[in-house]
Amino acid sequence: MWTVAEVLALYDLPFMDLIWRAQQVHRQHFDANAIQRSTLLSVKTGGCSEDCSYCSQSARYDTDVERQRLMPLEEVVAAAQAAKAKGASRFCMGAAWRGPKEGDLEKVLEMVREVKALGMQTCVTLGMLKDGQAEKLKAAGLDYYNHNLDTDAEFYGQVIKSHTHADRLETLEKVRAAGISVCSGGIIGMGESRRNRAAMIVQLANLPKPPESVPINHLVPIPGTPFGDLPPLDPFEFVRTIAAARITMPTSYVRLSAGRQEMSEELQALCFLAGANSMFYGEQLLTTGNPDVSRDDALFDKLGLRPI
Ligand code: SAM
Ligand code: DTB
Ligand code: SF4
Repeated sequence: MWTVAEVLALYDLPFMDLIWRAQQVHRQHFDANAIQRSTLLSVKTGGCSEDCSYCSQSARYDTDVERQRLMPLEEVVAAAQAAKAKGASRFCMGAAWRGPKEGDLEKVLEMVREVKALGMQTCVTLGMLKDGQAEKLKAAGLDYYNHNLDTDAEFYGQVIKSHTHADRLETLEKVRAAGISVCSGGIIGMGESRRNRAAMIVQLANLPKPPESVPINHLVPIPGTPFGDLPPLDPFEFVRTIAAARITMPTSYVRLSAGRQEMSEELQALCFLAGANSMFYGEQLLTTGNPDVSRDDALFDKLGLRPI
């Protein structure tokens, strides 16, 4: 069990010492030159009832996002096929819901079955689950469920009021109990303190079993949302957060997630050095951009990285 004081002590290390520790832990459990790649697809976009202050898809804020109903199955399968051809090992389907209604879930189950049949790992992120829904997803062949803690329990109320941190934990428990691998992480750069960042890492690491996959997102400021013009975070603080996640969750995949498009190649390399070994691959995240596949491939070549 990690304490906030212990994780704060990691953050307080001289940068070089922190990176060295993260590399040592990383190399005990992983090939340091191999990166897992997931491709995202927003299968239902915008019009969400929730009030997450960072999100382009909340119905409560006036953003540029166009609402789209649940995508037809064939379009989803075609996107998954294209992602596989480009070299992604996992396909993640996201829906802007508080949680899935039964009829919608049935359609998502169909998507999971078909994507799984392509030989890809499957992941969905659909919001909060009700009893029985996780079991249905498991039976359809779902490998991972993404549901982020997003931030420290204490800071949560300053970001989201329409549901609670405890609600998020409850869904994570349901996913675990159904035997689905957990993907859970958070967002950095929402005005939280270093202590909040350390506490979020502790809340993830101290789960009964740590998430298999830990996405660390850098806030992408979205005009029209309450967090649309927050000042940028010191990039080293983001790298320190990656290192803290690596050291506290040694066997988890730590994903360098949203915000990569705004990062230099050098900063991305520092994130990999700090123990990130997963990323989103493909020109689009959910509603915002991600680096071009050709640029990512070139970066892999330059750094001698291999996809997993
Ligand atoms: N509605 C579902 C939910 O909230 O779990 C699934 C989709 S939601 C968009 C998935 C995750 O994307 C959020 O938990 C958040 O961590 C991340 N995210 C959304 N907007 C973001 C932004 N502007 N910058 C960084 N991360 C963001
Ligand atoms: C996660 O942690 N990050 C992804 C995925 N899980 C679903 C989403 C990032 C979204 C970034 C903002 C957007 O594109 O709308
Ligand atoms: Fe809805 Fe998820 Fe966006 Fe929150 S993060 S507003 S729940 S889509």
